[in-house]
This record gives sequence, C-alpha cells and structure tokens, in this order.
Amino acid sequence: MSQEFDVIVIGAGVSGLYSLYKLRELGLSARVFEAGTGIGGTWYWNRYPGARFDSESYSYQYSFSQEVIDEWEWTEHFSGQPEIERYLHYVADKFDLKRDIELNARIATAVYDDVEKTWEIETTNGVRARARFVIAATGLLSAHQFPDYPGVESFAGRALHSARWPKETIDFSGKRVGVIGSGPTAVQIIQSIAPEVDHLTVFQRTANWCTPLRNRPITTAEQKELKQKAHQIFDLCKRTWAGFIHDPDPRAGVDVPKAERLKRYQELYDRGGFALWLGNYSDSFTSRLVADEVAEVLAAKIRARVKDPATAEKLIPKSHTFGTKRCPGEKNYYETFNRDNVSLVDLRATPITRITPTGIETGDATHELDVIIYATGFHSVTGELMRIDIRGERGVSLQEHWSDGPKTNLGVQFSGFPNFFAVMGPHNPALFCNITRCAESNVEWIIGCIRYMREHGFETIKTTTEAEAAWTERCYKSAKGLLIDDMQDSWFFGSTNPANIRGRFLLFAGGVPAYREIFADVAAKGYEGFDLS
Ligand code: NA7
Repeated sequence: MSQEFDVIVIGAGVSGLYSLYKLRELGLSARVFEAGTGIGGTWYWNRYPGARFDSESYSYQYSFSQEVIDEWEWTEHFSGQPEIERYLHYVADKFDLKRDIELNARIATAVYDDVEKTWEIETTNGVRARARFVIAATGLLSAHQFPDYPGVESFAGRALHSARWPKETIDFSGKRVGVIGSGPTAVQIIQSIAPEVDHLTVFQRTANWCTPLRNRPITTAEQKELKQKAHQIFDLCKRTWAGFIHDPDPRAGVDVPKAERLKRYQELYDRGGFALWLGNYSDSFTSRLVADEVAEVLAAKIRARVKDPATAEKLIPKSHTFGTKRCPGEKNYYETFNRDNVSLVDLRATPITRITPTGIETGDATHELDVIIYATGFHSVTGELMRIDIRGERGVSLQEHWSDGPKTNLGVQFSGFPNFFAVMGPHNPALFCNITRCAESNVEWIIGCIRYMREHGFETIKTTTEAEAAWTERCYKSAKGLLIDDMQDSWFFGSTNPANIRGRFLLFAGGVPAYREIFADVAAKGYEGFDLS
C-alpha cells in the first residue's frame, strides 16, 4: 500500500527542510524521505574531525525567518559541524518539521505513472508512497566515492570515509593513520588530527591552493552587529557573482599597478575565508596573469611556512593555477608538515599500487597503518540522482536520459520527467554559490511554480526538450573563457564520476545574479520553456 501525498521530498538537508517548510506554507501535504538516521544532509554525514563551514556562518544561515535569525547565535565566524547540525535540528524543531520526515528511508526507485500522472517511490526498506510532485533535495556532494585500488576491502585495520563518519568519537592516540586525499575535507582532517595521532601519512595526488580560513569566535559586539546586518548580508550575497559576501574590486587586476595588486592579495589573504578567491579583481577568473600572480604569492607563503624545501615543493600545486578549484580553508595546515609525526607521500611520483591488510603499498614503499581515512570526495552533482532508479515518461530512466552528460532546464527539470524538480541538480550556480543562498532561491522558484500551477489549474509541468538543450548548452558555454575550463580535473567537471559524464561542465558559471534574473524572467513569462497541461 502506498501512502499518498501532494509532494515527496528526497533528502532532509538544508534544501529539503526548507522545501518542507514552504510546502506546508502552501497548504500541501508533503513527506520527506531521508536516508540518514538523522536530519542535516551534508552536516549529518560529514561529521569528521575538523568539519566546518567554508562560508561565514551568518552568510550560510537561513534567511526566511526573522525569529531564527534573532534567536540563533553562531559562536564562530566559520562554525563547526556539531554546531551546524544543532542549528538544523533547532530549525526543524522550531517549525515542527520532523513529523513529516521519514528517517532511515533511502529512496531506491522513483517511477512516473503515465496514466495517473503521479510519481511512486519505494525505499530500500520497502516503504512506498505516491505524489503528484517530487522535489529532489539530494545535494551536490552526497554520493561519496571510494577509490578502486586493488585490496580496498582487504584492509584489516579501521577504514573510514569522511562522508560516512561514525557518530562515536574516534580515539586516534597511538595510531598510525593514513589520509588519502588533499581536498578541502582532507585539509580539515589532517590539520585537526595530526597532534593526536602516533603517525600521520598523507597520500596526496594533487596539491591544492589552500588559503587561511581565519576562523575566530564571534564576540558579543559582533553578534549584535551581525544580527542587525543580517539582511544586508543576504542582499550582498544575492548581488555578488559568486553568492558570497566577498565583493571583488570592480576593476580588472591587469589595469592596476603591480604593487597595488600585491598589496590587495595580502589584504585578502589576511581577511580569510574565500576573500582571496572570490573577492579579488573582476578579472581574477579570466586573467591568467592575476591568477598566476596569486599562485606565486601563495607558493612563497608555502615555502616560508614549510621547513623542508622538498616537502614544500610537493605542497605547491603544479597542475593548476590559483582559483580553478575551490580552495581549502586552512589553519596551520602547512605547519602540520613540520611535525615529526607527519609525512607526505606524493602519489604522482609513487602511486598507490594496492591496499593490503596492514596498510598502503606505493611504488617504492609499504606504509603500515592502523587506520585509513578516505577523504576522496564524491561522484559530484549528478551522483546521488544517478544512484536512484528514476524513471520518467514511458519508463525512460534518468541514466539513459543523461547517458551523454546531464541535460536540464535551469538545473531544476529534465525533459521526460514531468513534475520532478531538483533543487541543487546539475547546471545551477553552486560552483561558487553559498549553498543556502542558492537553495533558498531555487526552492522558492519551485514552490512558486507549484503555486502557479494550482492557481491556474495545471496538473503537470515538464521542460521542453528545446529549452533543455538550450540551457545545457548555455551551461557548457558559461565555463568557456574562464580559467576553470583549463582545469577539468575537478568535481565541477565530474572528474570523479562514472566515465560517461567525464569532462562535461556540470554547473552554471554565469553568476548568481544572472541565474536569479533568468529564473524570475522564466516565471514572469508563464514558465516559458516548460509545457504546462
Ligand atoms: P574533493 O575536493 O573532490 O577532493 C577529493 C580529494 O581526494 C582530492 O584531493 C583528490 O585528488 C583525492 N582523491 C580522489 N580519488 C583519489 C584516489 N583514487 N587516489 C588518491 N586521491 C584521490 O572532495 P572534498 O571532500 O575534499 O571536498 C568537497 C567539497 O566540500 C569542497 O569543494 C568544498 O566545497 C567542501 P585529485 O585532486 O582528484 O587528484
């Protein structure tokens, strides 16, 4: 027996919780199905040591409730995972959202009924439900990935993935620990656990340009000011190209004297967060001169901070210039490599050949380990949707529809999948966008669309194939001319996804303000590019 709802929401993370709140406001019945045993999405799964925001806490928080803004006090400029998870519980409890959330309910299939024009889902534990609409609030980085080294299963010690971290505290004292990966997650783990472990071996394939996070407690005076300015902060995020509080200098860096540029880089380096990445000059994503210059500045910092010159050289990225990947926010990351109990293995020079029962074998050595931490990232953007067997009109699967890379209209709909919406699917601006800012506006657009349909007596909406093709092309083009296009080995391009979508730009790089305008325009024109019936 299927339970019946107006809307089924997949996922109880930041987007799913807000979707439920907005659906209730519209007077619709909704059920959220969440794979985890708790709410929080990203902030439920990624509970590894050192996990914290890379967005300022007050720019990431929800904007929809003044009471929430007034009541909740962030303790740090970049709060840690436990506090973020508590915040999401506080919001869910405040609005009594949990009664409509089914936990431990991973959706295995979502099938469209062409006759009834409804969706039926089934969870892996056999729960079934039907609804006219589905909102997939599945996140961009949800489907974690393990490397396929031979012997991964054979390791007899403890193997952990950063995105499936257990709830219990893990005691690393006296342990020989290996971390595979050097992305933002690995950086947070490495700098946190190094003082605790007996020995830490970092297995790095690609070095990253890390910038100082400069996290600090929020003082009482700042607290007051941040609350007063909350809406100014949200407005600023709406205006900036990247959806963050960092507003670049409107001048092109190439038009500014070099001495002035260097001074600005230092100021941004001192400011912390994504300031150097997103608050630089207006041409910092297109000018190789500016990007390379920042890279040189950072390389000099690494050389100054890391005592062993050979280690410093390994930590300086050689494969990509500054800004072409998200930069990990660090605190004493580079100094970590000055510790006697930390060593760095360059996987480009000595690749991992296999995982053994007692450790990791590289070309030239065997590293005996008690714990292996995989901080190896995700099947980005499309991964979680592709993991569900989603079948639209005439039983066509999403896997088939996307066999040549994802195709979407505005990132929210896929042709042949009527009434199925994705909040943070491919082709949205999340490449840079602060997730809550973009999630809120996408959810509002989807809910606005459902409201419009109800008011005008429409039962189904589906994107036209022409509009889908045009938006998909526009997304590919949006990366052209940007330096990120030269560095396709990143999750923006799905480099860790199954081979069929490798090399396809998965997002929209035209900027948050442009995306919001396009969204508003499409709605104002009665959902141009979508068939309503
Ligand atoms: P990322 O940024 O995708 O980083 C994954 C890391 O894992 C990266 O250093 C990868 O090296 C490395 N990796 C992946 N597969 C392997 C194998 N097989 N062998 C060795 N190393 C490997 O994920 P994160 O979780 O760090 O961060 C995701 C986002 O979370 C981030 O953008 C922030 O928004 C927060 P590679 O670079 O591919 O050589």
